[in-house]
Amino acid sequence: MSMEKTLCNLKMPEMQRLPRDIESLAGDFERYLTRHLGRFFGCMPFYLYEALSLTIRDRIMMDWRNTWTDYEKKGVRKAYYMSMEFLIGRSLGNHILNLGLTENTEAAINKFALRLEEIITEEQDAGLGNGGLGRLAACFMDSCANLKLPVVGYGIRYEYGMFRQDIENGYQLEEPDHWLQGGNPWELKHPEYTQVIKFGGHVEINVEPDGRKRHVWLDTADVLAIPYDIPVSGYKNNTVNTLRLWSADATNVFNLDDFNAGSYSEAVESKNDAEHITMVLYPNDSSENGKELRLKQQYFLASASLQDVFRMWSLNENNNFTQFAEQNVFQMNDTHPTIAVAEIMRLLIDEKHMSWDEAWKITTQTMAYTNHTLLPEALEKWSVPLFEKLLPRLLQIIYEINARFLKLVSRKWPGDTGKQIRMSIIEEGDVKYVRMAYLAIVGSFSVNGVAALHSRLLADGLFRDFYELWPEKFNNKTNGVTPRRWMAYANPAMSSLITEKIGDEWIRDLGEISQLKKHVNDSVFAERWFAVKKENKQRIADLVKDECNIDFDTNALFDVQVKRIHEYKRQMLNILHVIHLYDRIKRGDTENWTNRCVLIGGKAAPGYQIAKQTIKLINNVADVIDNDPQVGDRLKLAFIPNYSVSKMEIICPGTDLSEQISTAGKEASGTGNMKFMMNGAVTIGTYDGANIEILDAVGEENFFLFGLKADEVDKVRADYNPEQIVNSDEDLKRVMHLLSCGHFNSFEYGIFDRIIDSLMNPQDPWLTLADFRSYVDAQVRVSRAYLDRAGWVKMSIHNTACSGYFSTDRTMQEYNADIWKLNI
Ligand code: 26Q
Repeated sequence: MSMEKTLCNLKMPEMQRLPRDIESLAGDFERYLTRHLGRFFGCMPFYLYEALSLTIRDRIMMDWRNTWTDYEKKGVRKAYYMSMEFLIGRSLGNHILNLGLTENTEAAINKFALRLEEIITEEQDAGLGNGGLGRLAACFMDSCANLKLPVVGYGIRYEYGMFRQDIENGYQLEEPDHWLQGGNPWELKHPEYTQVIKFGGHVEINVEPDGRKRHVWLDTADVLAIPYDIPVSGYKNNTVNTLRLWSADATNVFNLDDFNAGSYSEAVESKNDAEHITMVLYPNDSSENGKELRLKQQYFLASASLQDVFRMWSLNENNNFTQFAEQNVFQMNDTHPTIAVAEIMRLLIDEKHMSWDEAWKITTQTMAYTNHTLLPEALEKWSVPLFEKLLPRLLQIIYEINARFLKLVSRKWPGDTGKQIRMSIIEEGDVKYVRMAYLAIVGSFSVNGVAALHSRLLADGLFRDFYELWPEKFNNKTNGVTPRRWMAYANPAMSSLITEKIGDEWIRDLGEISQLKKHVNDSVFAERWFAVKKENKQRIADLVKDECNIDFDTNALFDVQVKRIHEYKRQMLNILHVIHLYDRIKRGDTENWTNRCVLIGGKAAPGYQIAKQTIKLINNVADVIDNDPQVGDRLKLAFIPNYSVSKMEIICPGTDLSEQISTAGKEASGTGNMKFMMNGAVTIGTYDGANIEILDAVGEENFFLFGLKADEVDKVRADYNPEQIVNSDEDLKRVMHLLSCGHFNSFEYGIFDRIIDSLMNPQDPWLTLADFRSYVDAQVRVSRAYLDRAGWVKMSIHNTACSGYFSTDRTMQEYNADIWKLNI
């Protein structure tokens, strides 16, 4: 576009940093509201949010531009984090914190008799992700900005994010999340960097005058990719990195022939088709196999991002790619963007005219892959016929990659055809499939899991053959979470208390939090810690009252499980325990009782029936318990609708007990576990994912461990007999009876039969009943521990004090030291 040229030729004047005092903030806020937006102070509060966002955004702009031009000037090596999901949540409050403007902004807003909190909560969450993997990407971006790492995020600007979950008669209803409806002050559209993405068509081979063959991909249906940039501010360090999200658009506004022939709707059809690509996030957090539109989304992201990096490279390096691998590295967030391996080959060979070997060298020096799952059924595969139809040139390249790879395998293990079949990127059968994880491993120089156990299980199990071939590629990078959002921003009361004791360096470097260990026995400090926790519990209680009309008493133990609803995460185990507590109350077994408020939240994939029935069960059990006067304050249960980033900001500061109870060997890492720990919750958990590392950090006396270990799970599975377990455990027998006699579903005959059947099935992969006794016993220890207030507060402080390792700052430093090697 010519626009780009014009701008480049202009000499930009030095930008001045805008004043940040109360008067200037208030003045700009008022000016934006009245003169820019044309509103006044009695308007809809959304406009107040918009005006304040623009006020704050102005104060980011200069650093945003300088951050990028500094990287360019220094010619630094850069990393690109490619992810189908960035679950960033709200932005305004986070930027205010990062800029150090909390007090001044509050004061500026107060001048108009408004409260900052009211304005901040007007912002819609950017729900551009399902759960852990998407939120991890957002925390990574935050930490890279904090560490001044030159990292760009590449993702998709979904028109509709994660669905909103409503609860009706106990059932989940999905409502579309049209988050961009009111406009988004945090994005800047850059049409000048538009890319063209090809689909369909066919491939022809041209012979050049020099005799070389050239593949040309013809008669394609093209779609435009338009980038929108979102600023990612570092904590008080004048660094602002970029998250670049692609939006799809039609190449031509509409077909003029159709239009002139009077068929208006046909004329706009192609436009609609193109725009559908980035219309909606797939609300499935384990792979939704075979959906054509999902494959289009994945290629759209990979191709647009790679072309964008190539564009920037060519601008400076004049189309010379010999140094490309020294200066660039791509981190692929799971297999979702791994078509990038084939796409970078296509760009280098077909468009930059490189030889296969040169191109492959660049590819395998720039691509890195992170795995996030141990469930074999969640490994992505795409049917070859679909690939052929949508991306014919990419399929050719994948076949060539595979042919060369299988030659390597046969040289390493001569005659072992079984191995070749097992390791092939193409799964043979009536219908052939492309195995995306294998493509990722073959094309990458680094393959990592997200917690120590997970990475070990990948090498020993799922990817064993590949580990034997290339042990040097495999490594672990234990996840983390950002302490800025999850402590400093979400828990200001606790943050002030910590800062008073140890200074505020922990916000930048969470390693410093270990200094709190000195204060665990300080009883005055402990009392204040307890008081802060209680305030935070009141915030949960208010939320629960508001959304569920259930009364949580802040003197009770707040027992929380919030995460996607999944069989392997075992919300059912939690419910069985709640029913058991109810049963104890009903039979009068309440001596030395600890009052409990149990909170469960999370979304079920719309097509995941048993997960949706679990939500219904939780709500039905809650109904019985919360309306039984004999139960009273001893036990409360609530299901919080529409669990999201902004809900977690309220929930994690007030939680006492963090439920991390997956079947061992199934949860890759977990990250909610870390958010809770940082905020002084104690964990009840299995020996799984990052729980193990949390347990190591806090010690066994500060963690409620229970259940089978990963290696025991496999052994127990061989002769698992749920019926016998039920019959030999009186408590469990009573719980199962209450479930199956319809106590929680009178007038709703049979609705929980599937759940009961799956618990009682000897083939139950999640072995829920196998861990029941051990879980209940651990809960008894929890209840007892909570009665000793001083002891509990000590554990709480100790958990926070040991959470330094779980900052994404540490995670990013490890990615950088071992994989990216950005020389800063
Ligand atoms: C794939 C294909 C088609 C449609 C959807 C998908 C899809 C989308 C999202 C598959 C998986 C996901 C998300 C997975 C996820 O969130 N995994 C979690 O990642 C966290 C961060 O590493 C870990 O802490 C969790 O243990 C892991 O479950």
